[in-house]
Parts: sequence; structure tokens; C-alpha cells
Amino acid sequence: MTYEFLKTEKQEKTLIVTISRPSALNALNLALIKELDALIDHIKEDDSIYSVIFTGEGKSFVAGADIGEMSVLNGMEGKAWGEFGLKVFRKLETLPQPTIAAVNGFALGGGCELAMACDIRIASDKAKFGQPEVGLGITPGFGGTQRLAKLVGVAKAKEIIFTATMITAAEAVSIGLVNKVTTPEILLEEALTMAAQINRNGQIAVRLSKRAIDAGLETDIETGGAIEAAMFGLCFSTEDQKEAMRAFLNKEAPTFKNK
Ligand code: DAK
Repeated sequence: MTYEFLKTEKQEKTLIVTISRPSALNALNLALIKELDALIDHIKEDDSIYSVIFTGEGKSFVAGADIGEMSVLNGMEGKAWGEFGLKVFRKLETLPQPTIAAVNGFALGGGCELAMACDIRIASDKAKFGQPEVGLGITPGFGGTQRLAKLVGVAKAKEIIFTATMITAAEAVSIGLVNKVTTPEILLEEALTMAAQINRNGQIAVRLSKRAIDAGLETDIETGGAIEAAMFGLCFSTEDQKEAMRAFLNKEAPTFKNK
């Protein structure tokens, strides 16, 4: 598949997706969001992809939704545009494969929301995060009011959204918005190392763990526990569980077939 605004490269079992619209700091216009939608559909169906890394070309990860494009929307168009974007971000969040945002620079508005729709965030020490929407007279619209509060707590999310100020990668890691911070030079390498650590495990178990964690966040502890028990039980119907436990008992490395 070829895209105008996305570059893809497969390294072993990891797909690296580079968002590439550097003239606008990789701002998300409708065409780019449509490409993301199509790519996510493709990734979901491709079992040879175990994990996905999203990063940005140039000095920005994604500097938000495209302000020029948004500025001329009327109410109904704004609603349709927002609903489509929300759907794509939700699709990304619910991809079966683990996703890592390798945040190389500005992650603002829709860019911060894109990073938050990924499972894990690794940031360059040059990265800046923020939700500047209220400064543009709008609310965050791609899940920012929901995911930010879950990640960093209500008070900090309100501070970031109400003040519309940017925070550094160091602050982002201190409040739990990102998992770790690296130098720009080794950002992708760090993301690939983490992806490789994920890839070497049983992928059915990885994917079921993701489902259990995410479903558990939406429910009470009893229901969450029941979901976990169901996922745990499902693992015992796989060849991978039998192979991995047999290998452990024989002091061997397992060979996962993802069956
Ligand atoms: N949209 C369009 N163009 C952008 C852009 C953006 N978000 N961000 C940067 N650019 C363009 C600039 O206009 C400039 O273009 P030229 O003038 O060269 O043609 C080029 O990228 C380089 O930017 P700067 O010259 O400004 O670069 P600097 O290094 O000086 O500054 C900056 C970098 C990131 C601090 C600055 O560009 C900036 O403040 N950008 C805007 C950041 C921002 O406010 N982002 C949030 C957008 S709002 C919704 C769904 C989603 C959303 C809302 C609602 N619904 C469901 C209703 C999401 C909203 C947003 O994301």
C-alpha cells in the first residue's frame, strides 16, 4: 500500500509508521486521518505484524489537527470530522497488536491524543506535550478529555487542558504520561528494543493481556477480574501455553506459533 502522508517500514515483526507531513509539522488533515484509518485496518488483519511504532518526521510528532482545515468547518461538518477522527483513534487504541508512540517532537492537541491512543509512549528529551485546544476556542476532541485524565489523574489533566501550556518530556514522564525519555538519537532504537521484548513472547497472551487491561479500565474490579479470568482461561486452549510451560520445565527456550 502507498500513502501520501505515512511511511511504513517493517523491521522484523515490528511495523514502523512515520507520519510525514513536515511542512505542517505533521498536523492531521482529513486526508492523513483517512490514510491512518486504512493503515490501521491493514495492520489489524496482518498477523505477521506483532507490534507497531508510530513516530513523526522532522521536529514534530504531530502538532495537532490541521487548524487551517478546521477553521472553515461549520457545525455539522465539525461534528462529522470529529466523529470520524474519534472513530479512527478508537480503532487505533483497540488494535490487537501493542502500539508504541515514539514521540520525537511536538505532540500537541490531536498529536498528544494520538500518542495517548497508543499503549506505550517513549519520548525524546526534545518532545513537548500539550492540549492547546482551549486557546483556539475548542475542547480537545480526539479523546483528550478522557484519556489524559486516566493517564495522569484528573487534577493534572485539568491543569494541562485549562492552561493550554506545553510540558516537557521530563515532566511528562514524572506525571505518567510517558513511559520513558531518551535522547533523540536513540529514540527509535529504544522503541524497537521494547517492541522486540514484546515480540519474543506469546502473541496470543500479549493480545489477550491488552484486552483485559483495557476492558478492565472501563469497568469495576469484579467484572475486570472476570474478564481477566476469561482471558487466562483462553490461554489454556492454546498450543503456545503448552509449549512455553513444557519448554520451561525442560530448561529450553519456547518456540511460539501463536496458535
Ligand atoms: N495545523 C496546521 N498547520 C500547522 C499546525 C497545525 N496544527 N501546526 C503547525 N503548523 C504549520 C505552521 O502554520 C507553519 O506553516 P507555514 O507558516 O510554514 O506554512 C509550519 O507548520 C511550521 O510551524 P511554525 O512556524 O509555527 O513552527 P514553530 O517551531 O515556530 O512552532 C508550534 C511550533 C508547534 C509551537 C506551532 O506551530 C504551533 O503552536 N502549532 C499549533 C499547535 C496547536 O495548537 N495544535 C493543536 C491544534 S487543535 C475535535 C477533534 C480533534 C481536535 C479538536 C476537536 N472534535 C472532535 C471536535 C483537535 C484539535 C487540535 O489538535
